[in-house]
Amino acid sequence: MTATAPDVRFDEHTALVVVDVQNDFADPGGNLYVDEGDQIISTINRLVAAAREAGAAVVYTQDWHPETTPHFEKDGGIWPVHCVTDSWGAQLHRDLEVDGPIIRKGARGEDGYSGFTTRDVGTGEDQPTELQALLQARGISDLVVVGLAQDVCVKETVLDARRLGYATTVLLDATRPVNLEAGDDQRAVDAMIQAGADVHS
Ligand code: VGL
Ligand code: ZN
Repeated sequence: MTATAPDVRFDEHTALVVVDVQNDFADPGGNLYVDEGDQIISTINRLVAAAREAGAAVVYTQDWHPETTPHFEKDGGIWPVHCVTDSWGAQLHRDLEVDGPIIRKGARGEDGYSGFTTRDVGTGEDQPTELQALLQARGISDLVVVGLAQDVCVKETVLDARRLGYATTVLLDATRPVNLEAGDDQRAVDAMIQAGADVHS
């Protein structure tokens, strides 16, 4: 069976990947609130419903940091403290429809921007998360990626997805950028297109 939602087709070989729709990014009271991050949730919920109806997989990622990590500004990184293990800020937003497995990333102190890989802070080596094994086990070839933030974790997840050979669509209406530097959002779009992703509204 197939079903359509905002401009996208789902089937059994497709997974909707919902990136980091957590309170710290998606709630105005969050520590790293992404402007309008809450406004994409209803669109994502429609996509989740369409995906489930079509027999597509739905998977979620969750940024999941220890209290001390070189990811945080206070410890030498660039970000305010966010998505600390078991905190309110790390929880998926209460309005988000959650109907599928959740992949946590960053738990060992690495940046964990991509849902697919984590970098060992000691050795600098990339290691796969469970996401790829999970998709492979289900025979998934196509991904639709949405969530937060467009120019950080969505981008890195999409670039890894392309490296791994997934046909990858990004729905910009269901993402928002953090724009740490002006223009990061456009540079992210360019990089994802360059990598062969299908990027549209
Ligand atoms: C993210 C900044 C820091 C994200 C995660 O989910 O896009 N951004 N950690
Ligand atoms: Zn983070």
